[in-house]
Amino acid sequence: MFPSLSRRTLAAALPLGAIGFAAGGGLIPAATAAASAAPAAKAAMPLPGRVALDPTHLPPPIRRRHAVHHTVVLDAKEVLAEIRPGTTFRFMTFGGTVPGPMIRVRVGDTVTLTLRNDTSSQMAHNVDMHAVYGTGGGAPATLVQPGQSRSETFRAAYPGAFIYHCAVPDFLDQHISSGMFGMILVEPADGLGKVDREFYLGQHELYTDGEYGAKGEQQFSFDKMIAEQPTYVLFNGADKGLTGARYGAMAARTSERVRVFMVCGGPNLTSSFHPIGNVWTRCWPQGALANPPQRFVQTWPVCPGSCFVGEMELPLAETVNLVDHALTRVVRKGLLAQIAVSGAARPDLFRTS
Ligand SMILES: [Cu+2]
Repeated sequence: MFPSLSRRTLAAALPLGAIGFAAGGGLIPAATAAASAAPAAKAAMPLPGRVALDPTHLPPPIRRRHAVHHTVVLDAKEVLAEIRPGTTFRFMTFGGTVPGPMIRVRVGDTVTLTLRNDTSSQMAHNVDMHAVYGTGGGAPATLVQPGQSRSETFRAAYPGAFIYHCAVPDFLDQHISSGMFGMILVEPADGLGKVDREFYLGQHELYTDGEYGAKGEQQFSFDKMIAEQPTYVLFNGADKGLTGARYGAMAARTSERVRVFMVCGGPNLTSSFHPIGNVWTRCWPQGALANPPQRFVQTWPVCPGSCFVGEMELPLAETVNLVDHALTRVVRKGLLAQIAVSGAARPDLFRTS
């Protein structure tokens, strides 16, 4: 199937890499896994009533310089969770979180991906990965009814940060809006540069029958989706969830360099991704890591079905607000994530007078 990676080559090259994740986020060591293996995917256990993925919970950078085989298990789960305190919604998810867990491999690696649809699900689901050559990005091969499980094997043939999302026929927009998207990161052969911290965010919009802030369980509104008028625009499925006022801000220290991975699920809105009080020192639009980075970019569009990789220097102790600069989405629809930077003052860079 993969001429450059015969079974013998795989067996020799990989005592490793084969890790999946289960519904609750537990790691499942595959038969070929070894203790030294770095996980290809890592999922967080969501707190009760919480669907937001911890943005610091992602697999570590890849240091090896040879191909391996990964076994990844994704669980399609429909979960009732809070959009905001007192307001709930039946999210559709990969792994019980929004976004779904990051899958991290190196170009040339092979992946056996299993999609399991939980027995409690009400819908069929599948997964289209933009890192995959193949019909529908693998969607027809992974279509699973509740309680079903199917697998596919692919080679990550090109580098970049790519979305994966549910692509179930006729209702893929509803399923993505309800939370079924995540990122598969295919690192270039030489890896990514060293940074001090990495964060992983997913933006999407939610169309509910109630108005913004309405209490109780909200139902999905097809009318609002057809009009492309969302009730909520969110990072990680929660109304201002990744902030000090709610689940907590991401933490960093001055003089550190951080890398932010962002996947835009949409299904319809393009994000104008901007770090307030800072700038993208280096960024890779569309997550196209094979290209040279852009420098000192203020705001970059991240369209639905795409990703963004950006790095920031943090010279100042400040709160960096990550936003979509279509700011009505911030002020009135719930979109905000914060990086709280601690450290010494730098009056040479900024001071009040
Ligand atoms: Cu689905």
